[in-house]
Amino acid sequence: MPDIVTKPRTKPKTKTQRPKLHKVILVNDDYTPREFVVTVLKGVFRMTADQAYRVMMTAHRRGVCVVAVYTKDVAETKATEATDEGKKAGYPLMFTTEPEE
Ligand code: TYC
Repeated sequence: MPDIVTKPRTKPKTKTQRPKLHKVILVNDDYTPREFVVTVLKGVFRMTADQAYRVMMTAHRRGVCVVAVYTKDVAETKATEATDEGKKAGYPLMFTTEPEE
């Protein structure tokens, strides 16, 4: 029986870097109807009516609310899509993104 020969590792073991996640943030304003904000949250971010209502009310009371976290591309696409829905309807509704620490 031949001995089992094990080759030494030549490549350094590198840890896989996870992509940094980005927050989508809902910004309050004085003009967009609450109902409309809830509809956009349900449609773009796949929230239930209950979740959407809570997020909308948090932004309404505190000024901003984190909606969800995604990879940079997805966060930016969804924020743009949601902001555009408001714009199309004539509202100043705004969603922004920022990297998570
Ligand atoms: N403040 C708005 C109103 O009183 C409702 C609203 C909530 C708008 C959250 C935007 O991100 C928002 N009609």
